[in-house]
Amino acid sequence: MLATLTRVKSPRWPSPDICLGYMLGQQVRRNELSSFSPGCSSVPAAWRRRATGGVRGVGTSCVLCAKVRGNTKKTELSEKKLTHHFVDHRNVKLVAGSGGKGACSFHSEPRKEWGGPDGGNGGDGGSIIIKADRVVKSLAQITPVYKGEDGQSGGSKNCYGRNGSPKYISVPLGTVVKEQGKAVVDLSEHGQEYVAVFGGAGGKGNRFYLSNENRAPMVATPGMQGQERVLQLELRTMAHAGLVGFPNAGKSSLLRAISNARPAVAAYPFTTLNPHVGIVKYRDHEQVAVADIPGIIRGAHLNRGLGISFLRHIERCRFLLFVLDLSTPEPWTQLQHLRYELDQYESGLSQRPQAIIANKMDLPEAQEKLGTLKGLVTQRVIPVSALTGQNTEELILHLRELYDGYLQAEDSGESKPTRW
Ligand SMILES: Nc1nc2c(ncn2[C@@H]2O[C@H](COP(=O)(O)OP(=O)(O)OP(=O)(O)O)[C@@H](O)[C@H]2O)c(=O)[nH]1
Ligand SMILES: [Mg+2]
Repeated sequence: MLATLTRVKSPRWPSPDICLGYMLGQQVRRNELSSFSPGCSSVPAAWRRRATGGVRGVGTSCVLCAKVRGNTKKTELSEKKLTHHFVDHRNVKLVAGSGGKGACSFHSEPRKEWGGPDGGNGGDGGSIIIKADRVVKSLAQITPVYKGEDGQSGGSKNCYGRNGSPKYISVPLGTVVKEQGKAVVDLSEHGQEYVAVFGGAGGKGNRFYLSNENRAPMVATPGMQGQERVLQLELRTMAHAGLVGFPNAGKSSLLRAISNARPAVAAYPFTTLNPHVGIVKYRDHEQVAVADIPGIIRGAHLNRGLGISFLRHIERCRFLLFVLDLSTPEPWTQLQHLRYELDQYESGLSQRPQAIIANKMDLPEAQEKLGTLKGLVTQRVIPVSALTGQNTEELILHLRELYDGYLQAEDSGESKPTRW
């Protein structure tokens, strides 16, 4: 026990042999650096000059090396990192502020010794308000617990306690607030607010209880507890158009080709793990939001693949762009499967205004399949190549037609209003 205490209390100096080793290490490193021969071609002259200048020169070598390698381009975020940034559901516990307690005091001053009760009321606790904000893009910044500000206690001389100020939680447009699985509110308008929990009322000071019957009340009440709730915040990506397709169909490549979004693209399935929204801008400054929804496979409605969580995002798109991979043997079967999955999730979901996009038209076998596909479907088929950018103009123009149709429907009150 004593030995342990001594060990804990003793100052943490490195042992002499560690010190010596460290010093030797420094020495060896210095020697190594100074031993660079001037004729060593793999090390640039500028780097060598700095390095031989001592340890200080080594500190700047990373920057120098990066410059030598010509690695000045900013690397793109990987899907893993993008996943970290995009969060589409969160459970939060909200506890509103409690009310401050009322004061119990009596006024007294020279020549007015029995001045009567003067205890002020406590302030009300702060509420917590969930507010839709178009600047916020994901629920990543939402913390698990929020506590409202408590009201201050009342004081003597009839001083009332200050009310706790309300706390705002900013969420993206299209956030659905749920409690025990049931939707409570859908925050789809910028600035829309929902008072999730109310702060507790402040307690009463003894002045409040002054009456003709009781000239010297000794009662003061404590503040009430703030409301407490556990809520689920769920983000349904709100985009005008949704790119729906099997994994590897080229949805992310297409979104990169037509918008400013930069989702990851790779030749393996399920590259995209979260929806990405890109904005297609038109000359008249109109903007259409297009969402790249992660790949859907057969049985997605039974939670296979990435499951139903992404069918939820499709539900919120006004029109659909079915992306078919024309490098597969029978691309039209993909369309049937996609429609089936959407309808299994919500009946009539596959009947939204739509277009079929035949992707990978740059491949030689695609032309023949395009003819067969056109013969099998009644909807408009737009052949494109996301890789080469071939015919993406037709897609962008058709997107605008779909968007205008949606706006007309919204004006005539046919569809549910949705704003981006
Ligand atoms: N030849 C050719 N290849 C394409 C085209 N579009 C996409 N690809 C390739 O197809 C592969 C998959 O592309 P992605 O854009 O990642 O496909 P995705 O549909 O987003 O895939 P998931 O994210 O897994 O659902 C990549 O290797 C792309 O380079 C195209 O028009 N032509
Ligand atoms: Mg993708």
